Amino acid sequence: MEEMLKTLPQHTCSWSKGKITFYKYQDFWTLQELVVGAHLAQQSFKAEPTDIFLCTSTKTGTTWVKSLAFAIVTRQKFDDSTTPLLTKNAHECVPSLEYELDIVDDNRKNSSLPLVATHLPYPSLPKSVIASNCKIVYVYRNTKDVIVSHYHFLRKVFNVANEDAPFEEAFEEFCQGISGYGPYWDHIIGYWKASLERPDRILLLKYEDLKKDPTSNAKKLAEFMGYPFSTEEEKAGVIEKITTLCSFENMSNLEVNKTGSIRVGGLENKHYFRKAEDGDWRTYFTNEMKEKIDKLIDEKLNGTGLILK
Ligand code: PAP
Repeated sequence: MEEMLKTLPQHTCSWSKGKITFYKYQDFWTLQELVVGAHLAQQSFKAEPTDIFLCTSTKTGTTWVKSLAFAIVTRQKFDDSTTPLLTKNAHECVPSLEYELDIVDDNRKNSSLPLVATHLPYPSLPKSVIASNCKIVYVYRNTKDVIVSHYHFLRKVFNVANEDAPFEEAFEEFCQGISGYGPYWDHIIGYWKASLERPDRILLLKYEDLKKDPTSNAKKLAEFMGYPFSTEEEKAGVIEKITTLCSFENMSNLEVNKTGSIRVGGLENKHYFRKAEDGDWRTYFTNEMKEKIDKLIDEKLNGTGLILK
């Protein structure tokens, strides 16, 4: 691995005071330990047809979709007063392929939970994920809010003070494609194209749609995963109970998410909850930045048929 890492292009983020270095592995940028995790997963992970993959780039709704999918899939076992989501962060409930391969494998053996999460781009998924025809849920979000969320998350995790980390520089790097699992547009385009080829196996959900209408999107998610809500459940308000349980307001106020940390790297759970606002970018972007990113996204998505807000 060490030899392989040495051959990869590297980029130390100027705005991070030298604390964050991304490596370019295959066609995406990520942190060193995640290159190792991706490589191991690609070499050894054997997907099963019953696996359901929750795929996201970073800061696009991973924590949220993990919570929703977990609550939906386990609702016969737990209700909204007994669910592990009350005492464990969603990242503990649904393991991530490239961080926690051992836990993904243990889950397979010891529990019937079919959920596996990953940030890997579609072309970099372990071959068996495609070969096994697993279902894939992909959540994406408007680029501008992702840029802001990504900046604050990395800043907090790597302990870079706000005043020491010029947002403009982070913005420019993001536009160059250098971000966690970036280029962000390539990540979306990969899953978008795959969803056109295999619409029965790949469901795309937008973060903003989930925010606007959590109930119908949770219903769509449940149906797609093969765990549809019955008419009785709908009448009894089970969908709303799940969306309320998984809402930002509820999740971010749970003790575990205010004070706990996840098993991987001891990252504090609170970093996964910031504002969850649609349009927070307006606080950070100048007109020039807005125009630049809009133009860039138009160029990158041109001809794909995909429209990003
Ligand atoms: P990850 O990729 O590192 O796991 P991810 O969960 O995708 O992070 O993104 C975190 C964003 O989702 C944060 O957005 P913000 O920075 O704009 O605030 C976080 O606040 C938001 N988020 C976390 N949980 C929820 C939730 N339950 N509902 C809506 N948004 C959420």
